[in-house]
Amino acid sequence: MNRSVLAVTAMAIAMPLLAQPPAGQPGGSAELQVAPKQIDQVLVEIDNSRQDETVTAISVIGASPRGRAVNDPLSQSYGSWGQDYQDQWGLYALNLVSMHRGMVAPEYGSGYPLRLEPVVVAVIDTGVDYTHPDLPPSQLWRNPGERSNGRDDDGNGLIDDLIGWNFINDTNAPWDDHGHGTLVAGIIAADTNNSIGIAGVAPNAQLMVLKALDGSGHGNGSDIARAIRYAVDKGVRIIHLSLGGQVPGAAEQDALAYAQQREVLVVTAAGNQASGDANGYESLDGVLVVGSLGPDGQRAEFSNWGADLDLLAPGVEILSLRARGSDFLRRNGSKDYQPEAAVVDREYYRATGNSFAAPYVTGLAALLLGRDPWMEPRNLNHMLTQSARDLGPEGSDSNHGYGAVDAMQALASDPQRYINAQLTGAVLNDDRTLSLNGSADADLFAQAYLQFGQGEQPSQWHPLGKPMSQGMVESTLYRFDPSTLPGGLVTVRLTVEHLDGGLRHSRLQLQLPQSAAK
Ligand SMILES: [Ca+2]
Ligand SMILES: [Ca+2]
Ligand SMILES: [Ca+2]
Ligand SMILES: [Ca+2]
Repeated sequence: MNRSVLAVTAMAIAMPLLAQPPAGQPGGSAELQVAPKQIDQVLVEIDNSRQDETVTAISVIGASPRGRAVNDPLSQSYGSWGQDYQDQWGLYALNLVSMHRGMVAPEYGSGYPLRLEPVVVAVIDTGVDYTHPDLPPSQLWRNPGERSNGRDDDGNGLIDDLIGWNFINDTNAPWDDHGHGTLVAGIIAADTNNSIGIAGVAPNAQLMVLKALDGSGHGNGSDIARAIRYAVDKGVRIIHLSLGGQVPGAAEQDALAYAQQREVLVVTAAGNQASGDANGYESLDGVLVVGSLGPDGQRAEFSNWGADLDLLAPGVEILSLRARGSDFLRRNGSKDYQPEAAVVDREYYRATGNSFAAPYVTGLAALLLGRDPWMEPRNLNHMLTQSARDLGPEGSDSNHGYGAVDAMQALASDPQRYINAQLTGAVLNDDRTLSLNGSADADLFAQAYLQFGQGEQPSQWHPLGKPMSQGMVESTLYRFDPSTLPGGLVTVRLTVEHLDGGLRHSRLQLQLPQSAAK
């Protein structure tokens, strides 16, 4: 199988699905002339850094005394490329910088300063520049079963897989000859409070680097499936996939099912095609799908939408680490491309796309797991989605999912509690009845009910059917004769009530025939 997979890069709306290098330019990695440091040398540094790590605990706030800002200069600066917002605006939009500063909201509770266990995160992408000064060995995973000796010590079939694997060249050096993977990695785990560059979301994340996309940003399904299985077998808790493309094949679907069996959270990016017809990883069950917010707090137009979309996170003009010598925006063929225009301070780079939104969610998941390492993926999922800030139509909706991810709220949320209200669609049956499908559920379910009103923003709501006394998941919530409703545009609203009095809505718009109702 050899289908192409596109790294979901910085393309805006009009980009072709498979970005090709502009004509006359090499498709390989000619822009990356500098030989990477030997992996063994990186390994020695990792081992040294592990020795002075207190093994279990890193403190988000402990490294920066309360009330003082983190000292990464690009987390504090504005306008480095002429924009009128912070260079690392995403950290602010995520409600994270105030946490790093130690300005802790009371609802955080008494668990502060956070003491975080290391959490291993597999990044399956174009590789990582593991020599970047703002991604030191402390931020990389070290295979505990493998030594640098030319032998396969841990018996997994790969020799000296010390920090991950390069599935493109079958070597132990997952060097990033594109740039996409390093940008993703930096958002999650760039070194924080080290006086240089940017701050990452999760100082406790240790990245397992799995290169499954080549220097042009393409890969194939079997390599990606191998990378997923590698990560699961090594016991990662989170797999990050900022990849797009066609419908994943059987090998990838099996590998993802394996990840879910083994309680691994899989975070993926929605596509960048401004489409409701999702067909990449986002279309699979059980993955957390992230779209983009802009600095204006609104959903970015290029973001795919649909019932699969779970969350929005910052994805426009995201500043992160630049793989050495890379300038990968050259590859997407944009007319507006100017050489190195996206480079900031030589070693940093900015780009736009859902690829760079999803890492915020992965980083936040690593923070949550670092605080509570035994948490199951479903509880993590609840904390991330249920605490999101609602955007657009009330409740979860197909353009915004549960809304904008919020670190402060997620950290304060109850992992057990959830209210799931989702109207996913309406189906006309053979007998001319209409089925409303979706989920109405809660951990402590009180009741749920449907209502309808005329127009896009009804001023009056009327009951539709009887209240539901039991939760329902991905099923038909109600079946009725649509000719009993007024014709034209009708909005249906689902309300799910929790026993604690909380509630959540979901809406669905129906265009009904102007029939001879009655
Ligand atoms: Ca091995
Ligand atoms: Ca070895
Ligand atoms: Ca830094
Ligand atoms: Ca909403």
